[in-house]
Amino acid sequence: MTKKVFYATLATLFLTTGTVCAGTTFETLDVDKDGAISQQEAEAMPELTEQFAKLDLNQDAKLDMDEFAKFAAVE
Ligand SMILES: [Ca+2]
Ligand SMILES: [Ca+2]
Repeated sequence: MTKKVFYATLATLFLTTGTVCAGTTFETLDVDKDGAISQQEAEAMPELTEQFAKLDLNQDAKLDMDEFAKFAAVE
């Protein structure tokens, strides 16, 4: 029982780390899946936070997929 929980936790940690290592995408950054990256969600990526104001063309404090695509193109 305890062992099972341990392995489940380990698997979760591995999956979480694996997602980050595989490259951050719009889908992984959009934690609440509302179709936009909020400033809080952007904090997972320091480079994105730096450019957030510049990328947020319509200044709604969120990056939609088009706005994020410009960041991805720069990288
Ligand atoms: Ca979001
Ligand atoms: Ca925006």
